[in-house]
Amino acid sequence: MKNITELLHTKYPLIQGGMANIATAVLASAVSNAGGFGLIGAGGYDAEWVRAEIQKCRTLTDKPFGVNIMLMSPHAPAIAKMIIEERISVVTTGAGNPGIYMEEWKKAGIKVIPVVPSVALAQRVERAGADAVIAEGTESGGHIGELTTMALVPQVVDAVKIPVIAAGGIADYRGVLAAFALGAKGVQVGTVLLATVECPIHENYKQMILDARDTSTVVTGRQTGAPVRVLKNPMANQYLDMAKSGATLEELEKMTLGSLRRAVFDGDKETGSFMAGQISGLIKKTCSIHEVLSALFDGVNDYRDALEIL
Ligand code: TUI
Repeated sequence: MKNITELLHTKYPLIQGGMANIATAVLASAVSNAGGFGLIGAGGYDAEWVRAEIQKCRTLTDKPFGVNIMLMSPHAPAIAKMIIEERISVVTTGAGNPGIYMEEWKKAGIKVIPVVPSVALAQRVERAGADAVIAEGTESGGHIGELTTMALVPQVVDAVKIPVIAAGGIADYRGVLAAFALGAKGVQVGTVLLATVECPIHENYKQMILDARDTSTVVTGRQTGAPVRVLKNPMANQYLDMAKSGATLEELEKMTLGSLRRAVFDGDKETGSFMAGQISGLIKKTCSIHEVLSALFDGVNDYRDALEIL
């Protein structure tokens, strides 16, 4: 089995999360330049926006990078075609089953790495030709599944032959080692990249990550079928209160409309949705992306020796 650094042509077995509105050419190129695999997150943008970011990213790095497609987006079919025209080498997918695109992508020689929240979907995408899967636990920020990283990763590892990349709750070398102990061959990280110098989000968002503690996230959207983990703030509290008192789907959706953009671009602490994982509480200072990747991998060898006393 190929290891992840060979699959991605990177220094580290690390892939960046697809973070809608955050994972631009600036972030993706910074991650790739630091030895990870950067991604442009298509989020809710249209194909031409994503194409322009791909072209911009090519001016910012000579290292490989990919595209993440959020499958709930109405633009997903057009983006799926566009990445073939742009000769993108790796695509990750989230928030759905990429099955209908797999044949076309495989024919174009694109490596496909879907994010999966369950064993069943991991097996389905493996049968459809996926090159690896990202098993993402409910600790993650943004749109999440039910299972924890601890429970999901080893079950997916045992159920498929392709390499498994672990995601959810990983922000230092202990998380990386835990992921490898569970049988993963690589990690995907998102939250730990938010409070970095290079991350193109409002300073208030970075400060909220630095101020967060273990219990600072909540899950909104369970009622609407799209659970989303965000930092607690007036917006999240009001959403949960409304959901508890029986608000309709329309009322809830109206409230969240544009809320991620208000967080990322305006730093609106009152009405923004600050998507972040449960590991936010571990992040105490702003670093460069290079420092984050070093902190994730350079401590691994020392700690591996310490673990042998067990
Ligand atoms: O997709 C993510 N994280 C995201 S997407 C996003 S944008 C958004 N905003 C508001 C509501 C919804 C989306 C923000 N964060 N992570 C990967 C992920 N995929 N998590 C869960 C899933 C998933 C869930 C169900 C993948 C497949 C799936 O399958 C359903 C099916 O059709 O079998």
